Amino acid sequence: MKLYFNPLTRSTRPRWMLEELGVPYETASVDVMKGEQKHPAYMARVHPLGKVPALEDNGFMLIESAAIVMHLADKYPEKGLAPAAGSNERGEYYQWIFFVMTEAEPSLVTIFLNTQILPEDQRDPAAVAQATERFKPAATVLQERLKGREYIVGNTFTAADVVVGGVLTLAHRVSRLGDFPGLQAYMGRMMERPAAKKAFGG
Ligand SMILES: N[C@@H](CCC(=O)N[C@@H](CS)C(=O)NCC(=O)O)C(=O)O
Repeated sequence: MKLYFNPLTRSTRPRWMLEELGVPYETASVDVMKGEQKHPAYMARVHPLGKVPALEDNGFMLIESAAIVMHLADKYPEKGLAPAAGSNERGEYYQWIFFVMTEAEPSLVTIFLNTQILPEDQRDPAAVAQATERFKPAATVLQERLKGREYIVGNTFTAADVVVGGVLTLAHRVSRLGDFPGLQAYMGRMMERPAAKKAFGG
C-alpha cells in the first residue's frame, strides 16, 4: 500500500491509521508547498482535485482522508478498529466522523487559511471571526460527548478517534482549543499514542 503524503496535512490521518493497524505501507512524498499535487500526471492518476492524501492499494485508488481511514478499518476487521456494521456503536461511529468533518473542520480550515496560509493581503479577518463563532457550538457538543469518556465511541480506540483526533490537531494548530479543556485533554491522550507520534513525527 502506498500513501501519498505530506507531513503537515490531513495525510497524517491515514498514516496514523496505518500505524495503528501495524500493516506494511510506504509513503510517496508530495510537496504541497511546491505544488507537486497539481502536476497533471498526479491529478490524472492519483487525485483529480490535486490534493493529499490518497491511498494506492494494488492499483486501487482512494481519496478523502476520513474515507481512507474508515476503509482501512474495514479492510482489517481483525484489528477491531471499527464497531460491527449495523450496531448502534457503528451508527455513532458514523455520526461523530461526519460531525467533525462537516460541523467542525470547515470552520477550522477557514481559520487556518486566513491566519497562516494565504498571503497576508488576501486574509479575511471577518471570515476568521465568523468561523471562530461557528466552531464553538460544535466544539461544545464534542466536549460534552467526551465527558467521562476515554474514546469518542464505545470503550475502545476506533478509527473515529483518528478522524476526531486528527481534526482536533487542526483546532490546536489554529489555537481554538483554549476554551475547551476537555477537548485538549482528549487530543493530548490521542497524541500520546505511539502510532500518532509516528504519523505526526514525520
Ligand atoms: N476533504 C479532503 C481534503 C483534502 C485537502 O484539502 N488536502 C489539502 C492538504 S490538508 C491539500 O492537498 N491542499 C493542496 C491544494 O489544495 O493544492 C480530505 O479530507 O482528504
